Amino acid sequence: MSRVFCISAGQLQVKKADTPINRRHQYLNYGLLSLATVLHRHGFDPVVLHGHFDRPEALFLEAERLGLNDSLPVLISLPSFYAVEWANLFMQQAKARYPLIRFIVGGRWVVGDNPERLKTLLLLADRVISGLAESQIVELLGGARNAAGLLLGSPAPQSSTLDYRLLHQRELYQPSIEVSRGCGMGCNFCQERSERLQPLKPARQVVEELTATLLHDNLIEMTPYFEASMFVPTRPWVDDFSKVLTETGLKLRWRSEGRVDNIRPELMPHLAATGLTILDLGLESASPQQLQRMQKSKKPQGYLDRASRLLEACAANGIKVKVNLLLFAGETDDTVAETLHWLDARRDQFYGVSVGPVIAYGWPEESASYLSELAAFGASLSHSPCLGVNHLDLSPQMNHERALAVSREISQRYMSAERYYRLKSFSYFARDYRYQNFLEDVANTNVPLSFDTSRLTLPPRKDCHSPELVV
Ligand code: B12
Ligand code: SF4
Repeated sequence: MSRVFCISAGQLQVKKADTPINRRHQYLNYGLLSLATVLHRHGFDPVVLHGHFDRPEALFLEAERLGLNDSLPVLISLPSFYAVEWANLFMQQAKARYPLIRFIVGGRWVVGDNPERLKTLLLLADRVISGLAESQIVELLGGARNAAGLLLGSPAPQSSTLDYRLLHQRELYQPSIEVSRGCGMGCNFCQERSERLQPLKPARQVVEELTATLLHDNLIEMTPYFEASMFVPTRPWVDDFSKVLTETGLKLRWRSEGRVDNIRPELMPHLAATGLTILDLGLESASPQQLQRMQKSKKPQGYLDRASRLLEACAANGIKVKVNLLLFAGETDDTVAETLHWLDARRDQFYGVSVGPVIAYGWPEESASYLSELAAFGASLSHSPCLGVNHLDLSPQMNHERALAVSREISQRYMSAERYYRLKSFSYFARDYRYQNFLEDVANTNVPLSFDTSRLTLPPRKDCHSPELVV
């Protein structure tokens, strides 16, 4: 069989603070796994490897150990702009060892509408492909194969099934199941703006994928993330899901992300009964003015009332909510205080928070036009850590550094270290990263952390004189 290396490019820098804990994130590039699954169905032998925060040379050695050579193009996926530099280094190393090797690069959040331009930055890339790619990936590799030779198959639909057997060290990943694609809300900076929202995948198919995916082993329990740009569960779908789960006897705890205006509070008891355990809720702010500035809602009071009802329903049904907050252009101490006031009043109804300042992603013209929109609220460019990533001073009162400090304070206010660990370990930490390992990392971290450590009993710190480091 023809082995295809599918490499999810890693990052040389960590997005938030560079701590040992942030480096334990094991983000799964399920878009790339979806492409690998299509290739496998067409007779290829794909393997998906992730760069994470490892050096490109380390992943290159691992790929060589697994049989990397120059017989078929290597697929490089760019999950974000932070990954471009890493991808360049990886390709340089592979090319130095295998001069005939070819690379096909994709990842719609970076390529956007600029494949030619990206190619000038990734000089070793033979092709740069934009958009979703299930329907073209087989052809890009020269057509489907079987033992007898070339055989072109029909293109795959632009929806995904994920075959976790193709993922290198798959036992370490918390799995994602894609339950729908598309959104179509038209936000002009987003690749999903005109991808029509697809109906939720049939419940039976979701359960079949879950059954094939979930491992029952000695590592931390597998708790899948139901991925969708716009998760809009309906009562018939939830009923169906519940029925198929009962039929198959599958028990699970799962997580998803929802928007205040798309998830109906009355569905919560039914979703909880199917195992929904954590809901990431994109609240963004509780300041009416900030909600209007980010065009989250024209009627902020109605929006906040709906959010209140949803939080109550989740709490009543034992669903842990992680509230996502965005410090946005025009943010001041007063607007932050409005958000804190609202959250304080509902402190018992959510489990944790995730907070950060808005970042303008995109190619220079795209981010320039977004930045000029945000300038109207008093924001300006602070600096760019790499191509496509622009940090902002949110207002004359809140520069970037202060926005980071305020984000940390808000996280510490509402989230204990243990809750932070439970949330991360449910979906993003490697499945062998246990609470004790986390406590050790906390003890050995010098930079401020985005959770409350005041009630922790920490293991002794390893300093440079500690015997085990000398050995
Ligand atoms: C789900 C999600 C995640 C998940 C899963 C990540 C993933 N890589 O799939 C998690 C939580 C892990 C995540 C993490 C991060 N994310 Co994220 N994420 C998203 C989200 C919501 C959807 C992504 C998506 O569309 N997946 C679905 C699949 C179908 O699409 P896909 O991955 O694009 O893959 C298809 C195509 O791109 C293409 N393709 C992909 N690779 C290749 C390779 C080849 C060779 C070819 C031909 C084609 C191809 O084919 C695939 C199948 O059709 C988006 C956007 C949003 N709506 O807000 C942000 C988004 C992509 N994430 C973003 C960021 C910044 C991050 C982080 C860097 C944040 C962090 N905390 O450090 C990390 C990076 C992690 C990493 N290294 O992968 C930014 C990217 C900004 C940018 N343009 O750089 C986005 C746009 C959100 C935002 N605006 O802030 N993310
Ligand atoms: S609502 Fe989110 S996913 Fe949909 S188009 Fe807007 S930014 Fe993209």
